[in-house]
Amino acid sequence: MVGLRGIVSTLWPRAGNRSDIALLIKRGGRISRLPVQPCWRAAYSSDATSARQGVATSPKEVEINGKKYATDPWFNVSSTVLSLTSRKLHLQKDHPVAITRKIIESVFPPPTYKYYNEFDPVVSTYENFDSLCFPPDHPGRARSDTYYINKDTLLRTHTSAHEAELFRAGASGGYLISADVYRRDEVDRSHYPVFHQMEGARVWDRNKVPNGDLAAAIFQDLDRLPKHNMTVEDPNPPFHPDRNPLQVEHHTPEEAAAVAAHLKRSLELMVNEIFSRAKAAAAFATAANNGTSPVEPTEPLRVRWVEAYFPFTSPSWELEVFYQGDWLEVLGCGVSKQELHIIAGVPSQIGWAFGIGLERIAMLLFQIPDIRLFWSRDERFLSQFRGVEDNLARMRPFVPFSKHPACYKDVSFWLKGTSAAGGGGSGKGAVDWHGNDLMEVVRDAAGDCVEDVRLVDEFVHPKTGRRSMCYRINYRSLERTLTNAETNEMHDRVVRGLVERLGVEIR
Ligand code: FA5
Ligand code: MG
Repeated sequence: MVGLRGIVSTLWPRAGNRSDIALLIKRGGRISRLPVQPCWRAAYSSDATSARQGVATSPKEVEINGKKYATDPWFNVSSTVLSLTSRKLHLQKDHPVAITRKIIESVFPPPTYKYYNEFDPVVSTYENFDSLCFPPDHPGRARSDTYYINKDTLLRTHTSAHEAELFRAGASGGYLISADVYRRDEVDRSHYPVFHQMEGARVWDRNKVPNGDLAAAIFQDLDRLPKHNMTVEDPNPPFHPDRNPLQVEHHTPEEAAAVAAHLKRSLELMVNEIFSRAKAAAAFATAANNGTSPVEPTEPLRVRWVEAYFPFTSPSWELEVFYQGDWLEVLGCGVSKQELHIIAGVPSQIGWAFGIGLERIAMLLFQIPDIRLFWSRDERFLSQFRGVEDNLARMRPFVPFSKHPACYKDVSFWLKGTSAAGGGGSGKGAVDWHGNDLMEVVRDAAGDCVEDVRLVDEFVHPKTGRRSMCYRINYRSLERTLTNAETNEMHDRVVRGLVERLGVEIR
């Protein structure tokens, strides 16, 4: 069912998105040396009594971007993640995330679109969830998925957290917000607990269009947008009563169809811009390697619209791009729920909104193979993008440094708990197990030295009912070869963290 798929995988994608990892692997490269630095940072000192959800000892208050916040038992942000709240990669000149932001902004020009790039990452649960019609039991609200400062305050999980505020302000016909967002998530080459999103929205006011004919006004705006020559697959109707409903009490079918058409063309133009630039950069690089002049591939870009679900849009879609042999989800979007405009005090407005992952786009744009690289301060990474923001013609695919060896280590353990489910159940003494808690312990103990973590085995003991799990951790630095001694040391820290913070029993 679309609704359920949407709730669990659209807003909080997990293993289902692993298919795109394969697309992001890049080969070749050169070798050079770096000063040896540990790639982990210590978390708050670990304390078995306060250890819940993989969180080490809570400080009484935390400071984020100069403001102090009181914590409570909901607090679950590691110092590693806290330290990233000041980085703001989307604002760093010539950083690939910032370059990607600029390219997208160029497709949504002022004065229609106003840009907001400095919103603080600390928001209320109201802003992040309630203002967007998230049901009280939505999985995204769980402490296993979201970083809470306290019960009512969190690190935003998406840029949509600012939608209501901007609808209320009504400062322009449209806006773009770029910002860092935070999700407790698995460890692999395409997931990092902090990434960047861009939110976009466009509104029309039914009281301000000629003759009150909203659909006609929107179609006129659509006519003014450029055309493109991409192949677009859009097999579904603009709305469907069960799968992707029209907001019947608020919009006529013509109005919703007009908003959807404007939304889709706008986003197709954006994707076209991005991928045309990616192809041009790749053509330049190939030509430079071969000593020939660049030839742009003639094959048109293929994209497709897929029905989706978000609590705050209806109908909703995701846009997928056919890239290197596979379909890759790049954004979510839809016709904004009218409740948002009503709550924001602008009930006569109607419009669309979208949210896109900037790293995911930057990885494709620059062929960056691992999401950890975005946080690198290594000159071999940063220098490759210098001068590009002011002159996009200088864009070239990223050339990886050498691929350092992987070192796999397994950790097997029994979950804490006495219930029949052996730790996974609800019986007395059982613990709520969530893989994201283990991921957090690994990140705190070994930081960016871990490339990925996978569950390789799981079983329930037939007699005792205890649950056993085995995870395989791949230690591999992007910047240098790890020694056996330091890998062992990191793995020991992981094991200790699992015992002390999650109460597991090592097998
Ligand atoms: C959202 O976050 C919605 N707020 C998007 C939206 C906005 C829908 C406005 C409708 C209207 P989702 O969780 O699917 O949706 O994330 C949106 C995009 O962020 C994804 O398409 C993907 O490009 C990117 N993204 C999501 N999770 C990750 C991740 N863990 N790592 C990198 N990029 C991610
Ligand atoms: Mg999604």
